[in-house]
Amino acid sequence: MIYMTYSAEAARARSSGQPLVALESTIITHGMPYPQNVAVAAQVEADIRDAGATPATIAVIEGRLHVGLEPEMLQALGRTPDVAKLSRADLAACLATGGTGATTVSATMIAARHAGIPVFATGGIGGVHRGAETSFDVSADLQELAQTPVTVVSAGAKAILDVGKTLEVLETLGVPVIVHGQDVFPAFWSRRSPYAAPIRMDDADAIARSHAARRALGLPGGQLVANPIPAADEIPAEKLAPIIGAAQAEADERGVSGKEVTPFLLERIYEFTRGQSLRANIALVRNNARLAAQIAQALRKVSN
Ligand code: PSU
Ligand code: MN
Repeated sequence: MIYMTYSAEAARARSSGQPLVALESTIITHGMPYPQNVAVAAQVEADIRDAGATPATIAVIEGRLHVGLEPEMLQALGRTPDVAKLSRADLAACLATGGTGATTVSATMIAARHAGIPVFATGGIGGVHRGAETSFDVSADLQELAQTPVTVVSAGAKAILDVGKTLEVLETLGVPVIVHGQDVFPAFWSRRSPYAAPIRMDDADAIARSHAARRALGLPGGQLVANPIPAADEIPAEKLAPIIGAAQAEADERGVSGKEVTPFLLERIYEFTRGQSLRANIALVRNNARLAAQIAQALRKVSN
């Protein structure tokens, strides 16, 4: 029923039992401008290989669920304007109607689980938007973390969100939020948010053991790993705060809603920071890819 296609390298890794790391495609189509998006996607895949695992970028192309994209597919997806953005709500519909779309964190987790890949690297997850008390804009990513057993490596929650409310919802849903190597929850472009780390772990082995322990307990859902952006690449929170405020005000004024909100804010912040936000975004995704590759390798040891 579901037409899955593995890339040549993902298929090889599966048959030889090598660790795989899933990657999302919305970050390519809706998170970064062309042509940098394609270059970054290829670079992140190379980082995963260098760190000893095999990358599998996930997308739906003409009704088939691709687990790993051949380089020309990645190119084509990255330069096509107005590609659909798929979450849990629209993944199956896109497959059923022969459509093409990029997967968000929620849809990528579903696909990764389906393909037996327990680890996934991204930039930032979706969360509770500012003003959610009236807009009800809460990302499907949070529910997905509560029910799909994949460990997601992020750089925390984007500062465009209400980070405090995002952490509250994750706690309510029983999602472990593990900060890598520090006591403060990171805020995507900045190493620090005002919030303490719910759980701290200092190495990939501990994160892998925790993933395995949840499975052994029969708990549904995954883990959110928050890996702080490297210090050399961060943008201080004080510098970003007024920029985020201005972008949000513009979104409100124009009535931007639904799945348009996150891409709109990211694009405005890119323009306001003259590309500095993109450089930071690239650095943090690469950093997350390397940690995810270590977790994927550690997981193979704990599950054997
Ligand atoms: N982080 C980025 N760029 C992005 C996203 C996250 O740096 O484009 C995407 C992810 O795919 C995430 C999605 O799952 O935004 C969340 O969208 P929403 O807020 O509409 O749920
Ligand atoms: Mn939303």
